[in-house]
Amino acid sequence: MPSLPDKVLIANRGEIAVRVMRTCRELGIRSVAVYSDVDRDALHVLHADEAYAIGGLTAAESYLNTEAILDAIARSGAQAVHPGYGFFSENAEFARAVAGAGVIWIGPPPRAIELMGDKVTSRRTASAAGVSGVPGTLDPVEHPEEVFEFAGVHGYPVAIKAAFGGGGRGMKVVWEEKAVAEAMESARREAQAYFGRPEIYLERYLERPRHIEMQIFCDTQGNGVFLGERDCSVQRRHQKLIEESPAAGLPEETRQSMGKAALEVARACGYVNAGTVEFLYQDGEFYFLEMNTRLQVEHCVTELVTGIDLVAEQLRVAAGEPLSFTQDLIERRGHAIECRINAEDPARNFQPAPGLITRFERPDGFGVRTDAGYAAGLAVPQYYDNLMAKLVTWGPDRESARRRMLRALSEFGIEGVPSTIPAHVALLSHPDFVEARHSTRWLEEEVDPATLVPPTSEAPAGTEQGAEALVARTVPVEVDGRRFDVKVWLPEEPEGAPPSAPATRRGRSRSSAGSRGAPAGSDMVASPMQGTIVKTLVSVGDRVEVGQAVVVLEAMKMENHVNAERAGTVSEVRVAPGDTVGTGDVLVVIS
Ligand code: MV4
Repeated sequence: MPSLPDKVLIANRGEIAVRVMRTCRELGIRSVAVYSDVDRDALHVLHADEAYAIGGLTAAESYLNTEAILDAIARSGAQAVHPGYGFFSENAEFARAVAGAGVIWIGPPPRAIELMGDKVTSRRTASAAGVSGVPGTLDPVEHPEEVFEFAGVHGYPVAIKAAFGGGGRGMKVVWEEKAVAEAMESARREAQAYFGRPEIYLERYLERPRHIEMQIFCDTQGNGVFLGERDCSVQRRHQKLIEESPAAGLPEETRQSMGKAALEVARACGYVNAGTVEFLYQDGEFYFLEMNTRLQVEHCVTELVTGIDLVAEQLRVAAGEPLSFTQDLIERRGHAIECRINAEDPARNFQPAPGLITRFERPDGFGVRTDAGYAAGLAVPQYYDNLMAKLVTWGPDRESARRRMLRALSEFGIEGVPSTIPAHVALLSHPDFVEARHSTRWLEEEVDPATLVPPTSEAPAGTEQGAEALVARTVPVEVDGRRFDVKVWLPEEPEGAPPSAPATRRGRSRSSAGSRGAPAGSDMVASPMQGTIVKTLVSVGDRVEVGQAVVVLEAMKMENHVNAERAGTVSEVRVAPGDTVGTGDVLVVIS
């Protein structure tokens, strides 16, 4: 029997690195962390048995620096590498480099990563295995006539997708013949810009699909099992927000055929280890979408309903052991829901909001699991994703898991950065979610964004014109021997937080006053968040209008436009492309 490695390097950060390290410790395996310059005190470093600096700030300089990570593997003597998700997890070249160094890659064979890495070869592979995607073309299309012909057979609407894409970028939907030519051009341009290849292909457009994905696991001996599905339909701009298992209302018969179909796809690409096959599900039918060749963020809901530690199984299978269970030993019990707790502001269009976490109180109790990558006193850096924690609840049925989630969300206390918690409370309380009437378009098209905003984030009307910004604080008072929590609005004072530079504090007051819509509009355009300047859009002497974008700022992989709050003439531009700015820093002055 092959033996488990006794030292594993985790080429990742945040909650997933911590999660992998926990299982390593349970199995008596030493864990090795790598960390960037901003992650010296990060939680994953504290959880590891050893940690190696890889330098750098951005992902490219650090967790995507092949040489630095290979060097840490060599120095630590780790016998295996777990990539987590993101970063190198679906990089066949890195997987080959690891194997080439005589180290175990805890993931699928590089060839399987490649086959499932683009739409063209993955759809072909699935189709050859008898698993169909949404009816469409297997070859790229070039001329509008090909779309007309396709629509003649399948009807409108037609989806035009990037052949080498994935993750939802660059899809165009056409509803009529006269929109075809322009949509094709636009899809081609976006495909080129996002994926470096302009090829596009066609599918019938499904109007109300649910995103349902199947967890599979294969070992090196040819055994394969499916562990049940996850419904990930609650998404925003292709970012999942809530996941659950089982998918509400999915007939058992469909689950079984979906599981078998997923295993056919896995077999066809020579898959080994944990993987996920994504489907669109509509009107009782499911269609292959893509395969994720990694452990996913939402794997925990599957762990809670099956009782199986997927990371432990990954380690065993990577060491060459057979799967520790067979299909008929997998029992799914009850229901699990996961909410992604991101450092984002639901009140500002879910804008990323990195910064210092001043309070981080985790929920607890029966059926509650918190996988966090942060704690109080740690900062969410601007350079990586904004997932602070995953909150997962289990219950004997969907309604119990949902109510338990609302209870756990009410216990979660995060201060210093805004979070998605208030949005989750609203979504889980929404009648459409309660009744499981949601689809992939529900959150963006049917939920009123105003309901997702924290109820206490605004200072009372009329107070924002003062010199100082006010913040809400809850103070306990006793009236006649009964305890009440009273909310009061007090001048902002960084309580318990390390003193920040006066310039930053001034700036922050301005920017928060601005975000609340100071009537006259500020003459200072301040940065709403930490980030890097991509572009300045105005120069000294330019005339600007209210709401005009003056600077493009990148934070956590997203570009944001920073707008002028008043009209006037630009008198100063204080930043240049490449500059790093903090929340509240003045970018442009208008007079
Ligand atoms: C579709 C579709 C409807 N019909 N394809 C978006 C992400 C990408 N991986 C596939 N996507 C979709 N493809 C056809 N033929 C609707 C979506 C879609 C979607 C899919 C899964 C999860 C969320 C989504 C949100 C919007 C659109």
